[in-house]
Amino acid sequence: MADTSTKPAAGIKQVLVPDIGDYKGVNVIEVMVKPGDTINVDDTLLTLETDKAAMDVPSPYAGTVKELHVEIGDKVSKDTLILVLETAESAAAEPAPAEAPPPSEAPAPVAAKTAPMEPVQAAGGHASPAIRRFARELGVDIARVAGSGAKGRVTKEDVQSFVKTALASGGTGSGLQVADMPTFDFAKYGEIETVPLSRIQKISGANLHRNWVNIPHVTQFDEADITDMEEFRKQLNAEYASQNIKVTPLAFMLKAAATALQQFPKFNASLNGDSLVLKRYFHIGVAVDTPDGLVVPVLRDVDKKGVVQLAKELSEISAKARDKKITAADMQGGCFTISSLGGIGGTAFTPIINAPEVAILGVSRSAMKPVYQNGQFVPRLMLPLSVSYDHRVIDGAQAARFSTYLAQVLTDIRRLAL
Ligand code: CAO
Repeated sequence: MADTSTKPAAGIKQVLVPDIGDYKGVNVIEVMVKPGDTINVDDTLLTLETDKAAMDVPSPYAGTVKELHVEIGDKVSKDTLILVLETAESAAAEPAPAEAPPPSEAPAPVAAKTAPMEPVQAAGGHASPAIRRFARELGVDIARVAGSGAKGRVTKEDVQSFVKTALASGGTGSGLQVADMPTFDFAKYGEIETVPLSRIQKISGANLHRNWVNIPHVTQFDEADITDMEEFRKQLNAEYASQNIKVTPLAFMLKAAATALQQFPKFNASLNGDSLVLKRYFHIGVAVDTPDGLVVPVLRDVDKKGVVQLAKELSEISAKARDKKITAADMQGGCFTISSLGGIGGTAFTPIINAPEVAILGVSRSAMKPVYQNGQFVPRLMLPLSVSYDHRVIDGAQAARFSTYLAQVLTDIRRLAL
Protein backbone atom coordinates (compact mmCIF):
# COMPACT_ATOMS: atom_id res chain seq x y z
CA MET A 1 0.00 0.00 0.00
CA ALA A 2 1.33 3.53 -0.83
CA ASP A 3 2.41 5.59 2.16
CA THR A 4 -0.03 8.46 2.75
CA SER A 5 1.64 10.17 5.73
CA THR A 6 3.32 13.55 5.26
CA LYS A 7 6.61 12.64 6.94
CA PRO A 8 8.99 10.78 4.66
CA ALA A 9 8.57 7.15 5.56
CA ALA A 10 10.22 4.03 4.47
CA GLY A 11 8.68 2.32 1.45
CA ILE A 12 7.85 -1.32 0.98
CA LYS A 13 9.28 -3.10 -2.03
CA GLN A 14 8.75 -6.61 -3.21
CA VAL A 15 11.88 -8.14 -4.67
CA LEU A 16 11.24 -10.72 -7.35
CA VAL A 17 13.42 -13.19 -9.19
CA PRO A 18 14.60 -11.23 -12.22
CA ASP A 19 14.91 -12.47 -15.79
CA ILE A 20 17.05 -15.59 -15.67
CA GLY A 21 16.79 -16.51 -19.28
CA ASP A 22 14.89 -19.62 -20.26
CA TYR A 23 15.31 -21.31 -16.90
CA LYS A 24 12.24 -22.32 -14.87
CA GLY A 25 12.01 -24.04 -11.50
CA VAL A 26 15.64 -23.26 -10.67
CA ASN A 27 17.05 -24.53 -7.37
CA VAL A 28 17.75 -22.09 -4.55
CA ILE A 29 21.06 -23.29 -3.14
CA GLU A 30 22.04 -20.38 -0.94
CA VAL A 31 20.05 -17.70 0.90
CA MET A 32 22.34 -14.91 2.02
CA VAL A 33 19.85 -12.76 3.96
CA LYS A 34 17.32 -13.13 6.73
CA PRO A 35 14.54 -10.94 8.12
CA GLY A 36 15.99 -7.94 9.94
CA ASP A 37 19.14 -7.75 7.76
CA THR A 38 20.06 -4.37 6.31
CA ILE A 39 21.21 -4.68 2.74
CA ASN A 40 22.64 -2.45 0.02
CA VAL A 41 21.95 -2.32 -3.67
CA ASP A 42 23.70 -5.23 -5.41
CA ASP A 43 24.20 -7.26 -2.23
CA THR A 44 23.67 -10.92 -3.05
CA LEU A 45 20.28 -12.22 -1.89
CA LEU A 46 20.26 -15.73 -3.28
CA THR A 47 22.29 -18.13 -5.30
CA LEU A 48 20.46 -20.20 -7.88
CA GLU A 49 21.75 -23.30 -9.55
CA THR A 50 20.71 -24.90 -12.80
CA ASP A 51 22.17 -28.21 -13.93
CA LYS A 52 24.88 -26.22 -15.70
CA ALA A 53 25.67 -23.09 -13.74
CA ALA A 54 25.34 -21.19 -10.48
CA MET A 55 24.33 -17.53 -10.36
CA ASP A 56 23.79 -14.88 -7.74
CA VAL A 57 20.67 -12.73 -7.51
CA PRO A 58 21.58 -9.22 -6.34
CA SER A 59 19.28 -6.80 -4.56
CA PRO A 60 17.93 -4.01 -6.75
CA TYR A 61 17.23 -1.86 -3.67
CA ALA A 62 18.76 -0.92 -0.34
CA GLY A 63 16.79 -1.42 2.86
CA THR A 64 15.79 -3.79 5.64
CA VAL A 65 14.45 -7.26 4.98
CA LYS A 66 10.93 -7.50 6.42
CA GLU A 67 9.81 -10.86 5.06
CA LEU A 68 11.74 -13.65 3.41
CA HIS A 69 9.70 -15.83 1.06
CA VAL A 70 12.23 -18.41 -0.16
CA GLU A 71 14.45 -20.99 1.45
CA ILE A 72 17.18 -23.36 0.39
CA GLY A 73 15.74 -26.14 -1.73
CA ASP A 74 12.88 -24.03 -3.18
CA LYS A 75 12.46 -23.95 -6.92
CA VAL A 76 11.98 -20.48 -8.39
CA SER A 77 11.37 -18.88 -11.77
CA LYS A 78 11.26 -15.32 -13.10
CA ASP A 79 8.98 -13.14 -10.88
CA THR A 80 8.90 -15.51 -7.90
CA LEU A 81 8.68 -13.33 -4.77
CA ILE A 82 12.02 -13.44 -2.92
CA LEU A 83 11.48 -10.98 -0.12
CA VAL A 84 9.74 -7.84 1.06
CA LEU A 85 12.06 -4.96 1.78
CA GLU A 86 11.54 -1.77 3.75
CA THR A 87 13.57 0.64 1.72
CA ALA A 88 15.60 3.56 3.02
CA GLU A 89 13.86 6.95 3.24
CA SER A 90 15.39 8.32 0.04
CA ALA A 91 14.24 5.35 -1.88
CA ALA A 92 10.80 5.66 -0.31
CA ALA A 93 10.21 9.03 -1.94
CA GLU A 94 8.71 7.19 -4.87
CA PRO A 95 5.38 5.48 -4.15
CA ALA A 96 5.84 1.93 -3.13
CA PRO A 97 3.43 -0.51 -4.73
CA ALA A 98 2.00 -3.23 -2.54
CA GLU A 99 1.84 -5.64 -5.37
CA ALA A 100 4.65 -6.92 -7.51
CA PRO A 101 5.91 -4.36 -10.01
CA PRO A 102 4.81 -5.01 -13.56
CA PRO A 103 7.37 -6.79 -15.69
CA SER A 104 8.66 -3.50 -17.10
CA GLU A 105 9.70 -2.42 -13.59
CA ALA A 106 11.24 -5.73 -12.72
CA PRO A 107 14.92 -5.64 -11.92
CA ALA A 108 17.39 -6.03 -14.70
CA PRO A 109 18.40 -9.53 -15.75
CA VAL A 110 20.70 -11.21 -13.29
CA ALA A 111 23.55 -11.43 -15.72
CA ALA A 112 23.66 -7.66 -16.04
CA LYS A 113 23.95 -7.15 -12.29
CA THR A 114 26.09 -9.94 -11.12
CA ALA A 115 29.06 -12.07 -11.76
CA PRO A 116 28.81 -14.08 -14.96
CA MET A 117 27.19 -17.51 -14.79
CA GLU A 118 29.77 -19.74 -13.26
CA PRO A 119 30.06 -23.41 -14.19
CA VAL A 120 29.49 -25.81 -11.30
CA GLN A 121 32.78 -27.42 -10.47
CA ALA A 122 33.13 -31.15 -10.17
CA ALA A 123 36.20 -30.89 -7.95
CA GLY A 124 36.29 -30.08 -4.19
CA GLY A 125 35.54 -26.52 -3.06
CA HIS A 126 32.18 -26.37 -4.84
CA ALA A 127 30.67 -22.97 -3.92
CA SER A 128 28.42 -20.25 -5.25
CA PRO A 129 29.90 -17.08 -6.76
CA ALA A 130 28.99 -15.08 -3.62
CA ILE A 131 30.78 -17.54 -1.35
CA ARG A 132 33.79 -17.61 -3.68
CA ARG A 133 33.90 -13.82 -3.51
CA PHE A 134 33.59 -13.92 0.30
CA ALA A 135 36.42 -16.49 0.48
CA ARG A 136 38.58 -14.42 -1.87
CA GLU A 137 38.07 -11.31 0.28
CA LEU A 138 39.38 -13.27 3.28
CA GLY A 139 42.26 -14.77 1.29
CA VAL A 140 40.85 -18.29 1.65
CA ASP A 141 41.54 -20.92 -1.00
CA ILE A 142 38.03 -22.30 -1.46
CA ALA A 143 39.37 -25.68 -2.58
CA ARG A 144 40.69 -26.25 0.94
CA VAL A 145 37.33 -25.66 2.65
CA ALA A 146 35.16 -28.71 3.43
CA GLY A 147 31.57 -28.02 2.36
CA SER A 148 28.70 -28.90 4.70
CA GLY A 149 25.87 -27.58 2.51
CA ALA A 150 23.65 -29.43 0.06
CA LYS A 151 25.68 -31.55 -2.37
CA GLY A 152 28.82 -30.78 -0.36
CA ARG A 153 28.59 -27.09 -1.17
CA VAL A 154 30.78 -24.69 0.79
CA THR A 155 28.64 -22.28 2.83
CA LYS A 156 29.49 -18.93 4.37
CA GLU A 157 29.70 -20.65 7.77
CA ASP A 158 32.19 -23.19 6.36
CA VAL A 159 34.46 -20.35 5.20
CA GLN A 160 34.10 -18.61 8.57
CA SER A 161 34.95 -21.74 10.53
CA PHE A 162 37.89 -22.44 8.21
CA VAL A 163 39.24 -18.96 9.01
CA LYS A 164 38.61 -19.42 12.75
CA THR A 165 40.47 -22.73 12.76
CA ALA A 166 43.35 -21.28 10.73
CA LEU A 167 43.61 -18.32 13.11
CA ALA A 168 43.42 -20.54 16.19
CA SER A 169 46.27 -22.75 15.00
CA GLY A 170 48.39 -20.37 12.90
CA GLY A 171 47.83 -17.43 15.24
CA THR A 172 49.57 -19.18 18.10
CA GLY A 173 52.32 -20.55 15.93
CA SER A 174 51.13 -24.07 16.66
CA GLY A 175 49.75 -24.83 13.21
CA LEU A 176 51.04 -27.90 11.45
CA GLN A 177 54.01 -26.82 9.38
CA VAL A 178 54.40 -29.83 7.17
CA ALA A 179 55.50 -30.14 3.58
CA ASP A 180 52.80 -30.65 0.94
CA MET A 181 52.34 -34.21 -0.26
CA PRO A 182 54.26 -34.74 -3.47
CA THR A 183 52.38 -35.74 -6.63
CA PHE A 184 53.28 -38.93 -8.42
CA ASP A 185 53.06 -40.09 -12.00
CA PHE A 186 51.93 -43.66 -11.30
CA ALA A 187 51.38 -44.37 -15.01
CA LYS A 188 55.15 -44.40 -15.40
CA TYR A 189 55.24 -47.72 -13.54
CA GLY A 190 52.28 -49.58 -15.06
CA GLU A 191 48.65 -49.42 -16.11
CA ILE A 192 46.36 -47.34 -13.91
CA GLU A 193 42.73 -46.25 -13.70
CA THR A 194 41.67 -42.92 -12.17
CA VAL A 195 38.34 -42.90 -10.30
CA PRO A 196 37.00 -39.64 -8.85
CA LEU A 197 36.17 -39.63 -5.14
CA SER A 198 32.46 -39.58 -4.36
CA ARG A 199 30.91 -36.47 -2.85
CA ILE A 200 30.57 -38.29 0.50
CA GLN A 201 34.22 -39.38 0.40
CA LYS A 202 35.34 -35.81 -0.22
CA ILE A 203 33.29 -34.43 2.66
CA SER A 204 34.03 -37.20 5.14
CA GLY A 205 37.70 -37.26 4.14
CA ALA A 206 38.14 -33.57 4.91
CA ASN A 207 36.26 -33.93 8.21
CA LEU A 208 38.22 -37.02 9.28
CA HIS A 209 41.50 -35.30 8.46
CA ARG A 210 40.48 -32.20 10.42
CA ASN A 211 39.46 -34.29 13.43
CA TRP A 212 42.58 -36.43 13.28
CA VAL A 213 44.99 -33.47 13.31
CA ASN A 214 43.04 -31.29 15.73
CA ILE A 215 42.16 -33.78 18.46
CA PRO A 216 44.75 -35.56 20.59
CA HIS A 217 43.40 -39.09 20.27
CA VAL A 218 44.10 -41.99 22.59
CA THR A 219 42.43 -45.40 22.14
CA GLN A 220 41.58 -47.66 25.07
CA PHE A 221 41.01 -51.35 24.28
CA ASP A 222 38.87 -53.77 26.24
CA GLU A 223 36.85 -56.96 25.86
CA ALA A 224 33.32 -57.73 26.98
CA ASP A 225 32.10 -61.24 27.72
CA ILE A 226 28.86 -61.27 25.71
CA THR A 227 28.08 -64.99 26.04
CA ASP A 228 24.86 -64.35 27.98
CA MET A 229 23.94 -61.31 25.89
CA GLU A 230 24.19 -63.41 22.74
CA GLU A 231 21.93 -66.06 24.18
CA PHE A 232 19.31 -63.44 25.01
CA ARG A 233 19.77 -61.80 21.58
CA LYS A 234 19.09 -65.10 19.80
CA GLN A 235 15.99 -65.57 21.95
CA LEU A 236 14.78 -62.08 21.02
CA ASN A 237 15.40 -62.71 17.34
CA ALA A 238 13.30 -65.87 17.49
CA GLU A 239 10.50 -63.92 19.23
CA TYR A 240 10.55 -60.98 16.81
CA ALA A 241 11.23 -62.85 13.56
CA SER A 242 7.52 -62.69 12.63
CA GLN A 243 7.70 -58.87 12.86
CA ASN A 244 10.77 -58.79 10.62
CA ILE A 245 12.88 -57.24 13.34
CA LYS A 246 16.50 -58.37 13.48
CA VAL A 247 18.35 -57.56 16.68
CA THR A 248 22.11 -57.37 16.04
CA PRO A 249 24.71 -56.91 18.81
CA LEU A 250 24.83 -53.22 17.84
CA ALA A 251 21.38 -52.56 19.33
CA PHE A 252 22.72 -53.74 22.72
CA MET A 253 25.86 -51.67 22.18
CA LEU A 254 23.76 -48.54 21.63
CA LYS A 255 21.81 -49.14 24.83
CA ALA A 256 24.96 -49.97 26.79
CA ALA A 257 26.72 -46.86 25.45
CA ALA A 258 23.80 -44.63 26.51
CA THR A 259 23.96 -46.17 30.01
CA ALA A 260 27.73 -45.61 30.19
CA LEU A 261 27.36 -42.02 28.94
CA GLN A 262 24.88 -41.36 31.74
CA GLN A 263 27.43 -42.66 34.27
CA PHE A 264 30.35 -40.73 32.70
CA PRO A 265 29.00 -37.32 31.61
CA LYS A 266 32.35 -36.12 30.23
CA PHE A 267 32.01 -38.65 27.43
CA ASN A 268 28.73 -36.98 26.49
CA ALA A 269 30.28 -33.53 26.19
CA SER A 270 31.82 -31.10 23.72
CA LEU A 271 34.65 -28.64 24.16
CA ASN A 272 33.67 -25.01 23.71
CA GLY A 273 36.71 -22.79 24.21
CA ASP A 274 37.60 -23.06 27.87
CA SER A 275 34.34 -24.77 28.85
CA LEU A 276 32.84 -28.17 28.55
CA VAL A 277 29.26 -28.44 27.31
CA LEU A 278 27.63 -31.39 29.09
CA LYS A 279 24.60 -32.68 27.21
CA ARG A 280 21.59 -34.00 29.09
CA TYR A 281 20.33 -35.85 26.01
CA PHE A 282 21.79 -39.05 24.60
CA HIS A 283 21.79 -39.06 20.80
CA ILE A 284 24.19 -41.62 19.35
CA GLY A 285 25.56 -41.69 15.81
CA VAL A 286 26.23 -44.96 14.00
CA ALA A 287 28.82 -45.18 11.23
CA VAL A 288 27.17 -46.75 8.19
CA ASP A 289 29.17 -48.09 5.28
CA THR A 290 27.46 -47.23 1.97
CA PRO A 291 28.66 -47.80 -1.60
CA ASP A 292 29.39 -44.05 -1.81
CA GLY A 293 31.30 -43.85 1.48
CA LEU A 294 30.84 -43.44 5.18
CA VAL A 295 27.83 -41.62 6.69
CA VAL A 296 26.87 -41.25 10.34
CA PRO A 297 23.11 -41.01 10.99
CA VAL A 298 22.08 -40.27 14.57
CA LEU A 299 19.62 -42.22 16.72
CA ARG A 300 17.83 -39.89 19.13
CA ASP A 301 17.20 -40.36 22.85
CA VAL A 302 18.78 -43.81 22.98
CA ASP A 303 18.50 -43.82 26.78
CA LYS A 304 14.69 -43.74 26.52
CA LYS A 305 14.37 -46.62 24.05
CA GLY A 306 14.49 -50.39 24.41
CA VAL A 307 16.83 -52.71 22.54
CA VAL A 308 14.15 -53.95 20.12
CA GLN A 309 13.08 -50.40 19.25
CA LEU A 310 16.74 -49.47 18.70
CA ALA A 311 17.24 -52.50 16.45
CA LYS A 312 14.24 -51.42 14.38
CA GLU A 313 15.46 -47.80 14.07
CA LEU A 314 18.97 -48.99 13.26
CA SER A 315 17.85 -51.09 10.34
CA GLU A 316 15.58 -48.28 9.08
CA ILE A 317 18.27 -45.60 9.25
CA SER A 318 20.98 -47.79 7.71
CA ALA A 319 18.63 -48.73 4.85
CA LYS A 320 17.89 -45.03 4.38
CA ALA A 321 21.62 -44.29 4.28
CA ARG A 322 22.29 -47.02 1.75
CA ASP A 323 19.38 -45.80 -0.41
CA LYS A 324 20.99 -42.31 -0.39
CA LYS A 325 17.92 -40.86 1.33
CA ILE A 326 19.71 -39.66 4.43
CA THR A 327 19.33 -35.92 5.12
CA ALA A 328 21.68 -33.48 6.84
CA ALA A 329 19.22 -33.35 9.77
CA ASP A 330 19.49 -37.14 10.18
CA MET A 331 23.21 -36.72 10.79
CA GLN A 332 23.13 -33.82 13.23
CA GLY A 333 23.04 -33.53 17.01
CA GLY A 334 25.00 -36.65 17.93
CA CYS A 335 26.76 -36.85 21.32
CA PHE A 336 28.82 -40.00 20.77
CA THR A 337 29.41 -42.37 17.87
CA ILE A 338 29.63 -46.13 17.47
CA SER A 339 31.56 -47.57 14.56
CA SER A 340 30.90 -51.30 14.30
CA LEU A 341 32.98 -53.47 12.04
CA GLY A 342 31.80 -56.55 13.92
CA GLY A 343 29.73 -57.79 11.01
CA ILE A 344 32.87 -57.81 8.86
CA GLY A 345 35.78 -58.90 11.05
CA GLY A 346 38.90 -57.75 12.84
CA THR A 347 40.14 -57.81 16.41
CA ALA A 348 40.55 -54.08 17.14
CA PHE A 349 40.93 -50.69 15.42
CA THR A 350 41.42 -47.05 16.33
CA PRO A 351 38.31 -45.05 15.32
CA ILE A 352 38.63 -41.31 14.68
CA ILE A 353 36.54 -39.08 16.94
CA ASN A 354 33.55 -37.46 15.24
CA ALA A 355 34.00 -33.83 16.40
CA PRO A 356 32.52 -31.96 18.19
CA GLU A 357 32.02 -35.20 20.10
CA VAL A 358 34.84 -36.26 22.42
CA ALA A 359 34.72 -40.04 22.22
CA ILE A 360 33.84 -42.85 19.87
CA LEU A 361 33.37 -46.59 20.36
CA GLY A 362 34.81 -49.00 17.82
CA VAL A 363 33.40 -52.55 17.90
CA SER A 364 35.16 -55.51 16.29
CA ARG A 365 34.06 -59.10 15.74
CA SER A 366 33.25 -61.27 18.74
CA ALA A 367 35.09 -64.56 19.03
CA MET A 368 35.03 -67.58 21.32
CA LYS A 369 38.04 -67.52 23.63
CA PRO A 370 39.25 -69.56 26.57
CA VAL A 371 38.71 -67.45 29.68
CA TYR A 372 40.17 -68.46 33.03
CA GLN A 373 37.31 -68.56 35.57
CA ASN A 374 37.16 -70.27 38.97
CA GLY A 375 40.34 -72.24 38.42
CA GLN A 376 39.65 -73.42 34.89
CA PHE A 377 39.48 -72.24 31.30
CA VAL A 378 35.94 -71.91 29.99
CA PRO A 379 34.81 -70.96 26.44
CA ARG A 380 33.30 -67.47 26.42
CA LEU A 381 32.21 -65.21 23.58
CA MET A 382 34.41 -62.11 23.80
CA LEU A 383 33.64 -58.81 22.07
CA PRO A 384 36.55 -56.42 21.37
CA LEU A 385 35.90 -52.75 22.21
CA SER A 386 38.08 -49.78 21.19
CA VAL A 387 37.24 -46.42 22.76
CA SER A 388 39.04 -43.42 21.23
CA TYR A 389 38.80 -40.30 23.34
CA ASP A 390 39.87 -36.65 23.26
CA HIS A 391 42.67 -36.48 25.81
CA ARG A 392 42.03 -32.77 26.40
CA VAL A 393 38.68 -33.67 27.95
CA ILE A 394 39.08 -37.22 29.23
CA ASP A 395 42.08 -38.64 31.00
CA GLY A 396 43.31 -42.21 30.74
CA ALA A 397 41.92 -43.37 34.09
CA GLN A 398 38.42 -42.16 33.19
CA ALA A 399 38.67 -43.84 29.80
CA ALA A 400 39.66 -47.13 31.46
CA ARG A 401 36.72 -46.80 33.88
CA PHE A 402 34.32 -46.00 31.05
CA SER A 403 35.46 -48.98 28.96
CA THR A 404 35.38 -51.32 31.95
CA TYR A 405 31.86 -50.16 32.83
CA LEU A 406 30.72 -50.60 29.23
CA ALA A 407 32.15 -54.13 29.18
CA GLN A 408 30.45 -54.93 32.52
CA VAL A 409 27.06 -53.74 31.25
CA LEU A 410 27.38 -55.87 28.11
CA THR A 411 28.51 -58.86 30.18
CA ASP A 412 25.57 -58.55 32.54
CA ILE A 413 22.80 -56.89 30.55
CA ARG A 414 20.52 -56.78 33.59
CA ARG A 415 22.51 -53.62 34.37
CA LEU A 416 20.86 -51.92 31.40
CA ALA A 417 17.69 -51.85 33.47
CA LEU A 418 19.28 -50.00 36.40
N1 CAO B 1 30.57 -59.69 16.33
C1 CAO B 1 30.11 -60.73 15.65
N2 CAO B 1 29.09 -60.65 14.78
C2 CAO B 1 28.53 -59.45 14.59
C3 CAO B 1 28.97 -58.31 15.27
C4 CAO B 1 30.03 -58.46 16.18
N3 CAO B 1 30.48 -57.41 16.86
N4 CAO B 1 28.23 -57.27 14.88
C5 CAO B 1 27.36 -57.72 13.96
N5 CAO B 1 27.53 -59.05 13.80
C6 CAO B 1 26.80 -59.93 12.92
C7 CAO B 1 25.32 -59.62 12.98
O1 CAO B 1 24.71 -60.28 14.05
C8 CAO B 1 24.90 -60.15 11.63
O2 CAO B 1 24.87 -61.55 11.69
P1 CAO B 1 23.72 -62.41 10.99
O3 CAO B 1 23.62 -61.90 9.58
O4 CAO B 1 24.22 -63.81 11.09
O5 CAO B 1 22.51 -62.19 11.79
C9 CAO B 1 26.05 -59.78 10.74
O6 CAO B 1 27.17 -59.63 11.60
C10 CAO B 1 25.87 -58.51 9.92
O7 CAO B 1 25.51 -57.45 10.75
P2 CAO B 1 25.24 -56.01 10.10
O8 CAO B 1 26.54 -55.39 9.81
O9 CAO B 1 24.31 -56.17 8.97
O10 CAO B 1 24.42 -55.26 11.22
P3 CAO B 1 24.94 -54.36 12.41
O11 CAO B 1 23.73 -53.94 13.16
O12 CAO B 1 26.00 -55.01 13.18
O13 CAO B 1 25.59 -53.09 11.72
C11 CAO B 1 25.79 -51.16 10.34
C12 CAO B 1 24.82 -52.16 11.00
C13 CAO B 1 24.97 -50.19 9.55
C14 CAO B 1 26.57 -50.42 11.38
C15 CAO B 1 26.77 -51.97 9.46
O14 CAO B 1 26.07 -52.59 8.43
C16 CAO B 1 27.87 -51.12 8.87
O15 CAO B 1 27.70 -50.35 7.93
N6 CAO B 1 29.10 -51.30 9.43
C17 CAO B 1 30.29 -50.62 8.94
C18 CAO B 1 30.56 -49.36 9.73
C19 CAO B 1 31.85 -48.74 9.30
O16 CAO B 1 32.18 -48.70 8.13
N7 CAO B 1 32.65 -48.31 10.27
C20 CAO B 1 33.96 -47.83 10.01
C21 CAO B 1 33.91 -46.36 9.97
S1 CAO B 1 35.50 -45.68 9.80
O17 CAO B 1 36.00 -45.56 11.32
